[in-house]
Amino acid sequence: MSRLIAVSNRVSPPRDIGQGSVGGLAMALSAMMRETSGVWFGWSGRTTDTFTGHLDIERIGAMTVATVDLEAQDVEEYYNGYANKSLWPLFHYRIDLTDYDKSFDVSYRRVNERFARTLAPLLQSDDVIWVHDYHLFLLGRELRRLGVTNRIGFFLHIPWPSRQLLTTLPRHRDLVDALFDYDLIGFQAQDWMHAFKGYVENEIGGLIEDGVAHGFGKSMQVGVFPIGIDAEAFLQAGHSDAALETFARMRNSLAGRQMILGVDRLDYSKGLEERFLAYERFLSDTPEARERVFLLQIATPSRDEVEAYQDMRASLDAAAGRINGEYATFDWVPIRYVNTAYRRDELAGIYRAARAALITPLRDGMNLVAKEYVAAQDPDDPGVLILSRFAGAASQMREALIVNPFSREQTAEAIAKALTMGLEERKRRHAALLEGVVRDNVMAWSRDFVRALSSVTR
Ligand code: GDG
Repeated sequence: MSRLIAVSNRVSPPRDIGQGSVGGLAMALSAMMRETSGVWFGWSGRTTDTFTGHLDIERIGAMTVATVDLEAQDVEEYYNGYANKSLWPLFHYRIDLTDYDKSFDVSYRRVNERFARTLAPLLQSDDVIWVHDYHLFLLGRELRRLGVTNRIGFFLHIPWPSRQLLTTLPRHRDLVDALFDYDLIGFQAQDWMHAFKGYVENEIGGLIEDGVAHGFGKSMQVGVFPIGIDAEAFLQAGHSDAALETFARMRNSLAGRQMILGVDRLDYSKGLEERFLAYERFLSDTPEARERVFLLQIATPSRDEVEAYQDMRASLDAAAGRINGEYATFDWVPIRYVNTAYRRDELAGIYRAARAALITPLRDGMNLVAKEYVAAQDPDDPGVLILSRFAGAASQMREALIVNPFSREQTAEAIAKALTMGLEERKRRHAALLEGVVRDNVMAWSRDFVRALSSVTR
């Protein structure tokens, strides 16, 4: 069997997982890599004065972790800059927040090229290479330039923007041209693949047909591979001592009230302010629910160096403060807003204690929290998942209450419906959701992608 080489910007060895918030990509890849004897290559998270290309190699179980340090300037311009100030907002349909800067672009190209130069000597002829996410769009092309002829696949964890938005990016054509040097591109959901098709067919006069994209005189396979969670591990975490203790503590603190839960990286794509406002609308429309319900929002800070994140944090603090000021009583606070990260097993206990989960991103490649919430529920008394239609997960999780997060009314109505839903309906919806979460787990996702990539003929 061929060796699998996974490449992502950051590498999070499994021992680091479970301690705090790490983000969806790291969760998924570490689960996947635990099961393979492959190599996981990426940035160490450390900086160096001058790039040396020196590889730090560590064996963890069957897998090998290979990391490289980057220059501080690259971290600023490639990672904070091009990846997180240009591409992330653009690919989440927020061109109002994009920052396009020539120096970001130059550094992005340099880092992709440096990754390729460092990785190439590690490769054996029948290795299958799987590149992850928007930090590394150009890696395939750079590897080809170095003469690498292996199969190389790319998976995009985030949405693909519509053509009208993508064309605001300087040198967008070159970016997409580079993608055509991969053998296979995977998207999280049909919607994102459609958006890609719109670009290929209307912007560059290419064609996507029967799972094959033609453009720039090249061809590659394209497909939809919705990512899942390590459901088994999550179900187990739910029975751990820490989960049971946290669950009991949470239950005690409910004091007979119903808990609505949100868990997110603190990111503007997650729609947190809109969520608070929808919840406020619910409180204002449903006076009888006041003091009988509260919203626990766990939002772990991320990308603190980026101004848009600082701004968002300030406006969220203000919204939570205002709503609490308006509705709180001396022994009830409507929003418990927490910026601490919890351990994974603790999180499982918190999920289980929540009567409803409010997962309302404005745009999200998939959203793993929705799946974790379902996996953590007590099947005999499950909570209700309220899910944004703009999360990739919505196309799979049809038995959730699907809402438009831009509509406060609709979200407020869904909250009311979730909190009054009878046991039979909750169990029916949950059983159907759980079946999908367990079946379409992270291992199935990675197996399907690697199988599709391995069967590409070069
Ligand atoms: C990107 C895409 C796609 C959160 N707080 C804590 C904590 N978390 C964990 C969750 C979950 C992960 O972080 C977040 O994953 P999401 O999928 O919800 O979101 P992104 O980080 O934006 O992930 C997304 C994903 O990639 C995978 O392809 O689904 O659409 O945006 O696992 O549990 N974990 C712990 N403590 C916390 O406080 N331990």
